[in-house]
Amino acid sequence: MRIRDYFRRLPHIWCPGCGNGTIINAMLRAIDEVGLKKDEIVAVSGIGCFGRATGYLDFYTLHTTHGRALAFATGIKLMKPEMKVFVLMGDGDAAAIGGNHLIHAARRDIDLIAIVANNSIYGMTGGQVSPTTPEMAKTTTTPEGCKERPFDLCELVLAAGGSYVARWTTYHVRQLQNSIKEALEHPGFSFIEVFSQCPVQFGRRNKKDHIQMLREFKEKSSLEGGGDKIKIGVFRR
Ligand SMILES: Cc1ncc(C[n+]2csc(CCOP(=O)(O)OP(=O)(O)O)c2C)c(N)n1
Repeated sequence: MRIRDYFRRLPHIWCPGCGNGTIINAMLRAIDEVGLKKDEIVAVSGIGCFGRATGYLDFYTLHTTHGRALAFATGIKLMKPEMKVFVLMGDGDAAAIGGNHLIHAARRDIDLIAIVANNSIYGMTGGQVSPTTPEMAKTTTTPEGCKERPFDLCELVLAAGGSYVARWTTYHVRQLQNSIKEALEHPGFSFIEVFSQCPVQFGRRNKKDHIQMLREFKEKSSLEGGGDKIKIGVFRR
């Protein structure tokens, strides 16, 4: 299971301007600051661009099937409770095909650290609509604009019983790093949603580049939320 020759996998597949690297960077810095050793960590992922992260990490890693990372991670945690288990998912992975696993992992409050890179779209498969696509956003499957309301994933996990719940964006790298550190010390289901930019599949169709998306994360985020603001912060600890 251990990645032996992960350098062979570089360079990574992520597009220029993608937020996935920022999230992994924050995760690695948090692990380093807490002082964990590589063999104390398991990273589990499903399928998708963010799911590919496990291919580049030198921990115990498991790249599973689409939507099922939490189910595999639950099994690992039951058998190896001493390990810190990260679950790395895209928004489609976590909230569409894997939505049922998400609510039940939260309900069970199982000791996992779930990080969702929410780029509002199915990145890997060519930019289809996802359960977190904002209303009226264009995707390949909603060329006239998305007519459905997006899920608020943090509200969903709060309602289902997750005991550490936070949302940041790829602009809020320090806060994200601190949240991952807190999650590493939290004995229960930790859910960290990160709004992230996908300039190629989302940005191209919605006339935004990665700089504009990051600027929006900066200017439209607030701890209070409301209106068209992205509500960020730690919602439960
Ligand atoms: C059972 C199954 N259904 C569908 C797919 C096709 N598929 C691969 S990745 C993906 C969605 C990826 O979107 P997301 O989870 O948001 O991650 P991202 O690529 O944006 O990081 C889909 C539908 C699959 N691999 N397996």
